[in-house]
Amino acid sequence: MECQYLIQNAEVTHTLKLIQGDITERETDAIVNAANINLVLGSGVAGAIRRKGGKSIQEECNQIGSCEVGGAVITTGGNLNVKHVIHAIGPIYKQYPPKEAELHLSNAIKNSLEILQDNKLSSISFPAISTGVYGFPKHPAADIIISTIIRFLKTSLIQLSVEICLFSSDDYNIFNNKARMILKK
Ligand code: AR6
Repeated sequence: MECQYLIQNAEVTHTLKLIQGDITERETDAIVNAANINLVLGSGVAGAIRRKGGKSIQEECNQIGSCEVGGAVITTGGNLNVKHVIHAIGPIYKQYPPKEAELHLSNAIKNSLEILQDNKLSSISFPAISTGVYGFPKHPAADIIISTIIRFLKTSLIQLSVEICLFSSDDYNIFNNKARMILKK
């Protein structure tokens, strides 16, 4: 399942694609890991990246050390199909008042996109950061993740292709309905 939207500004037309699948199979310039502040690849997306990407990604993370909530860092993609993994730190939902958790999630997305551009890369695939182990409810997470990406694309003058890769068909439907609603406004 997949669906593509065009996001335009005065200079360029970006694409936003929603797709159901395993993010470690994507072939964008970078995929995003749903990481933790210690940059230790645990379960979920991080576990899949560790298994398919090999040891080098964790070793690079160890060199970097740590990252704050809402931040992001970049490593190579090890044995994955991608050249780079951007490790974005979403919030543990229960640790913050809802508005603060939302801001951290939004910052994690925005900082990942900034790192993408700083590294002269143009395509990226995001998972639904924080909605697994970190317990962020799916509907508000979909709203924040999609709105943040669209806001970024509206001001970016370099053409970007952004994907959101959802693991389950239920998540795909939640995100796709939200994208349709936001872009209709
Ligand atoms: N491809 C795409 N999406 C996936 C995949 C996959 N292979 N695997 C899981 N998801 P999570 P978080 C979905 O738990 O909530 C780890 O231990 C999953 O269904 O990976 O940010 C890290 O090391 C969910 O919707 O990330 C951190 O400590 C979404 O990806 C912590 O968990 C995010 O689930 C991060 O927790």
